Amino acid sequence: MEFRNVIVRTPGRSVTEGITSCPELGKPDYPLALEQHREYVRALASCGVNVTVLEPLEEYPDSCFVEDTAVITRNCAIITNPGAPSRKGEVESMAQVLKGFFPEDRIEFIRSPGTLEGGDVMMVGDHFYVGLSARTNQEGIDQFLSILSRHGLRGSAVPLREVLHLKTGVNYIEDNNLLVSGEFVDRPEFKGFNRIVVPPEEAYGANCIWVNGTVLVPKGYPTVERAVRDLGYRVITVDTSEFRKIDGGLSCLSLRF
Ligand code: CIR
Repeated sequence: MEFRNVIVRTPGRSVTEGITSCPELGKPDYPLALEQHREYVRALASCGVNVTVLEPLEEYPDSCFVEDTAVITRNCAIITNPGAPSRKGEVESMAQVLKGFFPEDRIEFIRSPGTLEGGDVMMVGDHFYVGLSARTNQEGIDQFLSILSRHGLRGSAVPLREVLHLKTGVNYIEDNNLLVSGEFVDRPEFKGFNRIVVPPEEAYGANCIWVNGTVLVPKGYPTVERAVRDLGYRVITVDTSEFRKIDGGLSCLSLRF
């Protein structure tokens, strides 16, 4: 597999008002968030992909987390319907952008009452695991699976209880390697993978991304970094401290396809 394109969106000043489950971490520092975002883009660009950098959408504080607005497969792009009310409007702009990459008959939509956020979708080859979460409901999953099957792909639901999105806690880094943390460590769905167990104190570090043989690992998670290096990957660490304050990680910040 190879990714050719990455789409990101520069955070706006309103990123300080992003939704958070951990207000005790404080609000993101805007200049630092911008610097970390630039570093993230540099890291991605070094992996041989074309990076499209979209302009900030000030009216949507969480709009830098583009991953939640679409799921891109090798056969189609699926525009989501975020479960968070303040994020629903983010999809319009992404639908426009994706018209530049996909013909109209390969752009699909999740529609209300179905909700789905891309952070709940983990691609493993032609199979897509979908978290049933506070943001993604059963109706959204049913629509998603039926879209996949129309495009020759398949998927399955993974109920979750503790984390925001599926990929908050489990991430596939290709070659059958799966980073797992918390509630996903012993899940039967993932028994067939080479599971790399992320210790609870580094749980945030489970959200790594594979891009063409390189794995981006958040900065400050040494156990995860070592485990990924030991698997033989090229590793780039990227500091995402400001995005973590509003529950965002490495995967949320881009669409990779
Ligand atoms: C939210 O709560 O929607 C944002 N503050 C964080 C979104 C993180 N996205 C992701 O994990 N895919």
